[in-house]
Amino acid sequence: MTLTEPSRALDEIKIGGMGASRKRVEDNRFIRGKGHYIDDVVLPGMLHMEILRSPVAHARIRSIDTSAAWDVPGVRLVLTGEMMATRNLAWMPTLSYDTQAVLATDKVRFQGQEVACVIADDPYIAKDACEAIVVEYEQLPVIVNPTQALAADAPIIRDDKQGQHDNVCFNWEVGDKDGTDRAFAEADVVSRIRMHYPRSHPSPLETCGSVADFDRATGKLTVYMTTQAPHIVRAAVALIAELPEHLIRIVSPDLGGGFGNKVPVYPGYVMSILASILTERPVKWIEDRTSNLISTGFGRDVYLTGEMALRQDGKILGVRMHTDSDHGAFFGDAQPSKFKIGLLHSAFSCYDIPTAHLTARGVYTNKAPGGVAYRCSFRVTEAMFFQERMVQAAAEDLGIDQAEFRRMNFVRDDDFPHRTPFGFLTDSGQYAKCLQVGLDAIDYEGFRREQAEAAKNGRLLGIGISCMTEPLGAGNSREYDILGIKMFDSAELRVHMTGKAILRTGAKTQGQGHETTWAQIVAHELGLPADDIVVEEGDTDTAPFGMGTYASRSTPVAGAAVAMAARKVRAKARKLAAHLLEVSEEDVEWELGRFYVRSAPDRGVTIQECAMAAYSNMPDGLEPGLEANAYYDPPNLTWPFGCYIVTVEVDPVTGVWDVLRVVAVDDCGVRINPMIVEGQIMGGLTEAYAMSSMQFITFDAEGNCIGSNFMDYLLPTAWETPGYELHEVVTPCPHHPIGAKGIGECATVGGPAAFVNAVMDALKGHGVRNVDMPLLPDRVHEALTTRADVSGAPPIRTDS
Ligand code: MCN
Ligand code: CUN
Repeated sequence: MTLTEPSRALDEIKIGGMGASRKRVEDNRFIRGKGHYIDDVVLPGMLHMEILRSPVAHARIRSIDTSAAWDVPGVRLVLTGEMMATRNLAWMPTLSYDTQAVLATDKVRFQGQEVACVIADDPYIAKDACEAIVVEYEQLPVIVNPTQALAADAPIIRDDKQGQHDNVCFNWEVGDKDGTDRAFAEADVVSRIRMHYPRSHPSPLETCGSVADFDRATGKLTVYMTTQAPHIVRAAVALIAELPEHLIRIVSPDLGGGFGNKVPVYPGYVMSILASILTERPVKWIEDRTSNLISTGFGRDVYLTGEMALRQDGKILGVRMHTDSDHGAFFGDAQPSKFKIGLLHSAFSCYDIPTAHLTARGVYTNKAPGGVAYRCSFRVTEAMFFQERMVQAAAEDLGIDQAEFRRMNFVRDDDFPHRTPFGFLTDSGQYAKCLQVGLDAIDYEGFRREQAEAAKNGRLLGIGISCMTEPLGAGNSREYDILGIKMFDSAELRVHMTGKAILRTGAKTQGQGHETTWAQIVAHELGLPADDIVVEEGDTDTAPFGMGTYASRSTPVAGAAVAMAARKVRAKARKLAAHLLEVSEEDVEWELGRFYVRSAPDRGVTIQECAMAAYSNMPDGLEPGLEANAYYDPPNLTWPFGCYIVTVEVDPVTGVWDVLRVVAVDDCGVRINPMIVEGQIMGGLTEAYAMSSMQFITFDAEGNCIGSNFMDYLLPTAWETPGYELHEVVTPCPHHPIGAKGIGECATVGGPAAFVNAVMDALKGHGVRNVDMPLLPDRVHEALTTRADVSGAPPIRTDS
């Protein structure tokens, strides 16, 4: 084609391709109340399961008397740990190579632990029958934090484990200890900080549940369940319960949010499966809100201490970090790495720091297990929070402006690939540019002037910055696996004869919009209108194998597989085009939506015409049909970058703080759907604001969970949520087929430190270095009046 001729390529935005802010197709059913969630699954003859949970946090079980429960009319089955044990199902392995009780046999180890369950004709009968079960508990001393867990006379929580003589569940380290020691010996200034990242909970709108349906006649087990990773569950059921894999079907229907809560395998799933096998009836289990909050996967609960070695001129020489993490009664972290503390050592990846050393110690406590999973990419939230609080403290100690201090220590744009101080390899970024876009947007200098002016009138204004890069997209298969299953993903694209298509992947959307965005990738690669492509996920009988959706890995891994599958289809369509155009394949050119003859651009065929030919007019020797699948094993993680800047005003009398502005600059590489990306960022920022201001789950001295309902566990509503100003920078991912990086968790990971740094900036000069999250007004007020740090997880203080 000569340059003067107009292109006949389709307008990508018009067909809903990449870059189009296409409306979410799934919202058609969600907004109409036509979603199909787990509780919508109703099968003929279905029974209902209720779980009896422990009211106490630590106790030996003397006896369980279920006779009265069996007598309740309508009760079909009562299960106890003892009965599970006869089938070797009283305990199950966790994703972190520990064990977890399905139903308690010897002891209960946290409030809310599963003790027995009842299967009955309806859920109310099952609940009543649970109350008729009599359990005799012999109470034991309770441990609710690492300080108590590590005390010399602490009772051993995991006395079920051979060789376990304390409450330490792991010790782990990474980095260069000697090199870091040397850096500290050479430092002009050493800056220190100590923090608690409180326990929080994903609390998706829909709680967890399952409907298990075992058919004795066919031997087939179908389980509808709230899981973010259906294929992993199928593998777990096949390997652990030793059921034949081809007769297991896991279906994850519409999920009312996941946020990590639906990654772990919960006892309720296991019990509903066993109950269906025993009763030969479908069995439904649905959690209520309190059960969800007190017993399912939480996030964080990490005590972070660290220090930074600094040169007077502002250069960071080295970092030391130590964490004590509280894992609850069972080490159930849902994360796919061999690193005990997830990807915590992704800290400081965006800064050019020669050396660092991290030690991590995990402890058992009498709290719910299943940690890590809350919009976090495996403890990256804690890593970035620590990093950005440390950076702000260091800048202050040196008397250097916090923006300038970051800028001077950033990894430069021309310094990629870059080996981070803990050994990751980052591949791209424009960190200083992102920061500058943010500073300009918020008018940093202007705000500093305003702040100084306000201070004259006793008003406390503050500005906080948080910059972070997040390792997203596990795996590559060399470094990441879940119980030995390597991390990669796949997609399968089938183009029908009329040019309409179905795409399936091994990921599982929970609200992120995959049904919309995957079709956009296909539209980008093939020129089929996105509206002509239906996307399906979550049914292991039809979806190709995949490791599920968490760690914002879907776009980096499954999304890449979608592009690769589409490219295979395009390669085959090219052969069909050559046949239709009666030229050799080498003479065929592609532009969006059509192939044409290089020497005669007017002579072309559309992708739809190729699809029809695949079924009606294929050349001799070419396999009919137009479909392909692709497995994608990413060469590296993707490394999106975010810069979040927040301004606040703190009321010096009450400690109440108001958010004035929030500016977010995100670089997630090429954006498939800008509107969806912005939605992800806004949702992420709201969770960041929640964690910094109001949201935490804590425990009293007896181990009672405080945060078991939405009166105690606070979620921000539209009323509290501040407005957000979003900006973008695009640095394409060098190894991803469409240049995209993950975005789903970035703002939750990077956001909290921006809010906290802003409040701390407002409190500058008041003798306070740190107030632990959440920054409730009374804690801020306490800091202001005592001129001292406020730390730990109230009401049990760990800092004294
Ligand atoms: N996207 C895009 N362009 C990019 C990157 C992403 O258009 N460069 C789009 C994707 O195609 C997808 C969405 O943004 O539609 C999020 O993509 P991605 O970053 O790949 O994250 P995942 O799809 O893997 O989602 C997981 C992530 C995680 S781990 C948590 S936790 C979380 C989050 O998503 N849970 C959520 N966001 C959530 N949003 C909703 N509504 N519900 C949840 O449960
Ligand atoms: Cu860490 S919560 Mo998301 O990875 O499902």
